[in-house]
Amino acid sequence: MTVLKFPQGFTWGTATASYQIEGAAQEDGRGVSIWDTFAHTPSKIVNGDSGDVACNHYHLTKQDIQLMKALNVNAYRFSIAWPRIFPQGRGVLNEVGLDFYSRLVDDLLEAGITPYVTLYHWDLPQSLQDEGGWLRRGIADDFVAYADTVSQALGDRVKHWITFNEPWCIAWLGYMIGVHAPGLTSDTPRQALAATHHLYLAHGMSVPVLRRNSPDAQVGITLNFSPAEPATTKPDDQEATITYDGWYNRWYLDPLYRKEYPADMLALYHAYLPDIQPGDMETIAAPLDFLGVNYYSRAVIKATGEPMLPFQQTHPEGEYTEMDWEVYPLGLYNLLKRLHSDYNPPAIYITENGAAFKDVLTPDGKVHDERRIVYFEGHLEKVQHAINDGVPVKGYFAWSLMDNFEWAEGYTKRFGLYYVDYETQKRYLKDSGAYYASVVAAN
Ligand code: JJW
Repeated sequence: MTVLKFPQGFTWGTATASYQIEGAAQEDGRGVSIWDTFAHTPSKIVNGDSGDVACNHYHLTKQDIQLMKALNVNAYRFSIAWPRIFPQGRGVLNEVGLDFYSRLVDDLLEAGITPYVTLYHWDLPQSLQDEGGWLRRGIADDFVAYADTVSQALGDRVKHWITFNEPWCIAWLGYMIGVHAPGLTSDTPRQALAATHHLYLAHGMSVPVLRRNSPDAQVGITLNFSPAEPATTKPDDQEATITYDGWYNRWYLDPLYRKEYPADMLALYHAYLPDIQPGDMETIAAPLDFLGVNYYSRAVIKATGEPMLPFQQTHPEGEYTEMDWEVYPLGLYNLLKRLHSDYNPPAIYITENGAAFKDVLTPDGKVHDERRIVYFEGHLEKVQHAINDGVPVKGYFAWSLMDNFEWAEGYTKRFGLYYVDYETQKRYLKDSGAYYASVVAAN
């Protein structure tokens, strides 16, 4: 095993999200979210699973912080469930919900763990969905009011804010492909583009509010990336790769860092564009302190010949995780270099990286997940390489602290550093968790 050396002050963490771990879905005044509705719709989730109980983290918080301590990490990325704060999306505040997160923050700080708070990790209050969700431009005001309330309450202690997690997933999986909540499908990209624009407005409008309520805070956003490579050197495969990159990566980067949607994609989508009003792009491009990067795999692309959907992902020879995602650490290095050269964010955090494998809990309570160790080691080496090349990567969050509700895959995909026995709610440190703890300890 190589010894990995990172800069002084590097942030080491693990990441989770509210709906994936908390459970207690009907407790302490929490409102209904779109993921409650979606998960309770037959056939949407593998095995009919839901986040009703999940890892019961809502009741096991203190013990879960001890799990973090055992990993030696100094940071924890978690998300706040909007419907715990405003059960109806806006209006009446649920103090008990806010108190849960306030206590969590206090307990983390007492344990020497810095909280990194994601405001929106997919659990929109159902009542706002009933008004159109992210298709309604006015939802930006509701998000700002929510962000204002949370940052007024926690902003004295929380100094790292992530407005949104994975806008691409929210818009395309939720509003066109339909495999995530709210599960809407469409033959055109119109709805996904409108959802993107409105959530980007919400993002940009909330940045100054977070700065006002949380002095000296670092504010950023987390995007999911799918760095693309052509399957062959044929010009049509190369062109299809550029379009795929425009769809998945540049459509989300260019507004933040260039105040515009990419011109080639605007041309492709011209019949389906959202209502972009004067000043919108300035609002969206509010300067950020960091970019959060979620990386799991690359995409190898070939042309289809279809004008609106000119690309198709291929399945090259290689090693794959249980998600059927190729293990490709070099993609992370390439991505980091590209973000640095093309967009130059002042700081980058890897806010998610990890892998699902078939884990087996042995009778003596161990999980020998050698492949996950190799995955983490390979990717951490690439992060180190990028740092040595001058990319300002300031921290790394392993996805995830523990096995949890993996959205449409339910509980069948395990990403944790801890194995969760969902029958007993017992957690078991995997070999990869011990490995990660040793990397952190050496740094
Ligand atoms: C794409 C499925 C059609 C999560 C996708 C499905 C249909 C083109 C992991 N990241 O649990 C991407 N995750 O909550 C956030 N990242 O398409 C955190 N990306 O494709 C993790 C799922 C994902 C996906 C899942």
